Amino acid sequence: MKIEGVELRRIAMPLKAPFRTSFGVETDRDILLVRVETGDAEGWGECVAMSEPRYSSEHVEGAADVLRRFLVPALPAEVDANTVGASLAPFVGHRMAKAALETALLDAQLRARGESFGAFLGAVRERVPSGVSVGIMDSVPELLDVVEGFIGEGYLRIKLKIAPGWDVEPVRAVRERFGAELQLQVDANAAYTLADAARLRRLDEFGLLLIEQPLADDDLVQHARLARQLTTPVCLDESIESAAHAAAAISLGACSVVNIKPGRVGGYLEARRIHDLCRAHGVAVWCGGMLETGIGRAANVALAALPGFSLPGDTSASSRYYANDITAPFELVDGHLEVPTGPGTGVSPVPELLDAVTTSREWIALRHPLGR
Ligand code: SMG
Ligand code: MG
Repeated sequence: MKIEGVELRRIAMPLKAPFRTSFGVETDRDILLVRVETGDAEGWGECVAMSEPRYSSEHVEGAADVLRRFLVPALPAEVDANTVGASLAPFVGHRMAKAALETALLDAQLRARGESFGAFLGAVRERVPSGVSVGIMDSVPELLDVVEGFIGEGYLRIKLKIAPGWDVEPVRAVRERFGAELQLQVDANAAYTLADAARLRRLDEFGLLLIEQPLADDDLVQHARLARQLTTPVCLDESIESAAHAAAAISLGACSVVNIKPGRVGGYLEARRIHDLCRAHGVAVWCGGMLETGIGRAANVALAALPGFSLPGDTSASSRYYANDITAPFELVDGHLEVPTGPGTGVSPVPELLDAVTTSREWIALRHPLGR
């Protein structure tokens, strides 16, 4: 596949409500979209880097810079999305930027041959169960109202963001109000240390599906120690940036569940490798979310349809975050999202909706002198 050029497009997407985690509050998403143009098709990728490097070291401006200066210029004259990772590998890190480019290339390639992401990745389901991630609130009554609303919409699993000072009480309140059958889990975004083990053990009585990323992202050894002290299964998010990290975490006993986010791990191919590895080791996986628009959501939903995804993902409906998405919205039906079946991701931005939220566009033409 020959690439004519790559467009970096920034969009500003207001969130319906602020989303608070242990590391900050999101009110708007400043999102970088990558569009590749080939002779036959175009392809889209959504970069999941946030505006500030708080969830991870990447941020949207840095991702745009590394794409423009290093990753796009490193593309060979003839690109195959399945092997482009090797051309990007000399540049250390920047997995979210790499994922966006690889996804756009994969989308273009699949569109050109009329194959869907789901079929390509190995999806075995036509729809995937949806969970919803609930931010830190100002009060427990407010939290209960919000959770009640999501349960009313049909979400099959609730994830509560926790932080020191907002953990045992909100979890207890949600359990008491909505009962033992509610599928419930928590996400700490690395807000605790091993010294908090006794506090975290208090969550064991609530029958949670899992506790996500309780400790620092670079501390697999302490996660293994913590996991031995809890009955709640430990799930890793930030710590797992590659299949190699997943292998290390599994062999150390640092987790028994993995949240797979394609952006965090460098793309859908690495995400599938992590799925395969976890499946072989009997480790459950589920698909995470980064408040994606329909572009990123479509590919995530396809991934979540692979056989090892045994828990509901943060694959919520578009309306969870956005009043107006840039694609046809993903809607919850019986607590599930349908896996798109059209070529590539199966969704495309609606030009007028996309233009209305675009804040900048940059075209990078690919020149390959003497057919490099
Ligand atoms: O897409 O529904 C979503 C977001 C899910 O909680 C979510 N993501 O650590 O898993 C996580 C967070 C990262 C982003 S928080 C701003
Ligand atoms: Mg998380």
